[in-house]
Amino acid sequence: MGRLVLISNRVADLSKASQAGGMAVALADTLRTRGGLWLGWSGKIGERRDEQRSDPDFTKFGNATVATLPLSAREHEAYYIGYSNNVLWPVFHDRLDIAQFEAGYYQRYLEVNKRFARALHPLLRPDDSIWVHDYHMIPLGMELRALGVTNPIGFFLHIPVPPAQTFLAIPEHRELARGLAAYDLIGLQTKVDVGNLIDYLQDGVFGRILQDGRIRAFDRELSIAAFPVAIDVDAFVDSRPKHTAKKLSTTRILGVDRLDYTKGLPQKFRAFSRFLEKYPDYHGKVLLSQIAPPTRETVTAYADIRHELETLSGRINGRFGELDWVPIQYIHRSTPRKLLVDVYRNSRVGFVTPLRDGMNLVAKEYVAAQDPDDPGVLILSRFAGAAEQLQEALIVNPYDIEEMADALKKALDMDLTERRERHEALLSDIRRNDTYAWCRSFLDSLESTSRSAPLAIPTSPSEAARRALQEIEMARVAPRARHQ
Ligand code: GDG
Repeated sequence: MGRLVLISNRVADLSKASQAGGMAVALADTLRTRGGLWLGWSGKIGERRDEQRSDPDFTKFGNATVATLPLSAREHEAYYIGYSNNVLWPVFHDRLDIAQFEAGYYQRYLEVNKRFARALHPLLRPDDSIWVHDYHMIPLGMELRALGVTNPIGFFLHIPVPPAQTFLAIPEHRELARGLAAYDLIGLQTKVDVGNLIDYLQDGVFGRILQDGRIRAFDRELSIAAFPVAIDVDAFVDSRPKHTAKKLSTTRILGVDRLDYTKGLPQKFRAFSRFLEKYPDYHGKVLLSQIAPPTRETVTAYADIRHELETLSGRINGRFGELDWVPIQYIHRSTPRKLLVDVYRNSRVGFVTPLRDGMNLVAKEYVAAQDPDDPGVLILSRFAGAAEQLQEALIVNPYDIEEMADALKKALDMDLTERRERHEALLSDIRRNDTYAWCRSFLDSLESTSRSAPLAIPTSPSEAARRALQEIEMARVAPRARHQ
């Protein structure tokens, strides 16, 4: 078995990966066992001359090496803030209304991907398996193919795939599709995402489904499948004696979300407000604790959502609060991981309401952290990828404030027998499909896909684009020809 080579926008700190509890644990473990390399941005913003750099800085952790490159200020502005976070993130989360399609973003995004490909190319060995992560790096596989790399290359997208009509609105959708077609395997979070991507490849770039289920697009054949991201369950299980867990005088409903407009936070606050309005018996007895650490603060849409939440929480606390009871605890800071596990366990309800989410690990972490003898209840948006899997949660529509208010009542009133039954079913699923299983199944599929199907001869990007345009032209002409 060859080495594993990972590429993502940011790399994990391999000295601490085991504490993170997410996919970094499994990836770091695999890197250590098989040996390998993880390449990404260092997080530093360097000089203009760094745009020429393709010699990474290396840090060794036993068998594994972390390689990083800085970005220049204008690369950071156009590749990271611009194309990744102001175009791909909103559009893939179905928010075309706030996407900023600025000229020049895509070009710089592509150039950063080319530079990372140039940096990786000389470090590769013939039997390496290459695994590229997330929306910042879609063209990376194509750029590696253009440099002559024939190793198996897989891609995993952590965010959702929008419906075909939304994808088609991205001015550079054809270039992105060509980038996707360079991979042997594309891993997505859910079956819905798989369906959306296949629809788009068929409608947008004349992809064809082959008899063996693979897709043919841009002269290449690729597999697309769902690999739901998971957690390291044991990192969230509280092994301490139960009496040490602090008891609260009020019952806690908990939200933990990066402060992002996709997470449905205003809807969550409004639902809680409606719950208090509808069920006054709960006044003074329940508390919504919302942990919402800041991210991407330089993007305008994030400043807007922050302002909206501050206003909403102030208004709700002003309306319902008493001298000895404040209904919403809104914490705009990151909470240490250890404390987070405690808070998960001490909350009667996990309230997860994204409008769109690739998976949502918080939902899984909340379930894993519960006391199996007296577990809390998970309320989960149907638009989180996790809802495809966690059917025993109370599934809600985050746009339906009334339904969410009633789900809060149902969760708070649920008897112990039903809470235990639901929790047991959820936990056994989360245990069976943990982060190690996720990592193994993706790599097994990548390696078997590329063994069973010899790689198509790489097509140069410009040649593939020329053919796609030709096909599009032919398709435009064809319907008219039929009517003549
Ligand atoms: C993307 C996709 C997909 C949050 N606040 C604190 C904190 N967290 C940790 C949670 C959890 C992680 O951050 C958030 O993960 P999510 O999955 O919920 O959401 P995204 O950050 O949007 O992640 C998502 C994921 O990628 C993986 O593929 O599931 O759909 O959007 O682990 O615990 N951790 C600490 N303090 C906090 O205040 N320590």
